[in-house]
Amino acid sequence: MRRLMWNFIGVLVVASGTAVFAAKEPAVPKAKANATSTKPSPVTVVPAKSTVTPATPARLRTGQAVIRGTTPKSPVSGTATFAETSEGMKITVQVAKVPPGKHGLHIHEHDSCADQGNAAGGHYNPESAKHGLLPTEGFTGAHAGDFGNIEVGRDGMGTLELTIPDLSLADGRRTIGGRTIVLHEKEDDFGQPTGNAGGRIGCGVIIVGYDDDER
Ligand SMILES: [Cu+2]
Repeated sequence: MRRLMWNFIGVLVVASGTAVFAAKEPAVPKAKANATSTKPSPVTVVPAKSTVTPATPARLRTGQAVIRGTTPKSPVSGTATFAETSEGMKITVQVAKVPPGKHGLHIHEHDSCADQGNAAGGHYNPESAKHGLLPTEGFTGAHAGDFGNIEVGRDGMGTLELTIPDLSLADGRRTIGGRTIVLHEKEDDFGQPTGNAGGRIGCGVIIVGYDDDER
């Protein structure tokens, strides 16, 4: 009889225990449900805010030319970089292993450096202007690629930096992408028709890309 009683109590304890667990379990999902139900309201606000920001920025182009000597044995090398900015086309030219002194530097109209640079054709001159110095004389007094001279030191190195407004790499009235940058043998004296700068000792084709392509 006592055993029966203990067994009965035992059953009650077990039963109440499971009853307690059974009673607790639903409380957990409720708490979760409450937690998730409080989150969605701020979350739904975020997409509403983010729809304000997608102002698609203008894709600014960049260009690059690798300058090489125009004859097989020439040691001349260099780079020219071009970047469309809000202030205009930012141009940076660096050359090496070039005889010291001033050397004419222009954009020529064609897309090839073959035939000792002669395949580059004449100066890029979309407005049939006279030859001059573009940074000071502008498009009415100079060709669109009349960058003047690059000064080379005793170490054979030279750098030229320019910013030219209203010059483009791929659209508009004055596009220099796919054309050539030509380094001349002699100084550009700004005489007509092309500055008496002599032969073409360095040349590179301007390849166009985009700022956002950089990885
Ligand atoms: Cu030239």
